[in-house]
Amino acid sequence: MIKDFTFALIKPNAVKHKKTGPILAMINEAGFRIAAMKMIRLTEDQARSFYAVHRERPFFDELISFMASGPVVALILGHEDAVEQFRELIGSTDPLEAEEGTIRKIFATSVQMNAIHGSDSKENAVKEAAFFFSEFERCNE
Ligand code: IDP
Ligand code: MG
Repeated sequence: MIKDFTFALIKPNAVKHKKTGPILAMINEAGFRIAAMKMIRLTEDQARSFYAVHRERPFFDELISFMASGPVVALILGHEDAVEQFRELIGSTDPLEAEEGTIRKIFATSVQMNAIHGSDSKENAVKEAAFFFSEFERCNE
């Protein structure tokens, strides 16, 4: 298994607006290696499990309907310091606060529809990658 990786999810708004290609290009240009990739549509139950840590937050129900509203693209991305480096590439949660040139600054349409998810810790990267991918679906070269 690749050692240093993060998990990313291109969110429904970005997939719907045909931004998958441009976002993948930015990810590649930033030096990340795609170790697994698939497009799927989450059920609301799957979205609830994925975002379970946020279940008490006021925006939870809306977030779940959004995440289940259309296909998403799940990715395992290899890089040195993958979690931290990828959070830098995507920018702040709220696109108004995100730095120029970050994925969220360019592609987010709101704080909820902020185009992409990136794991916030190594531990969560491991859990999230396992939630979406079997060992067989990961490319370990
Ligand atoms: P993160 O994605 O930058 O780690 P989190 O605080 O973990 O941000 O929130 C998870 C997701 O929930 C965000 O990416 C965004 O889609 C949504 N979200 C976070 N805060 C708000 C909010 O205040 N209003 C609506 N949606 C939010
Ligand atoms: Mg988070």
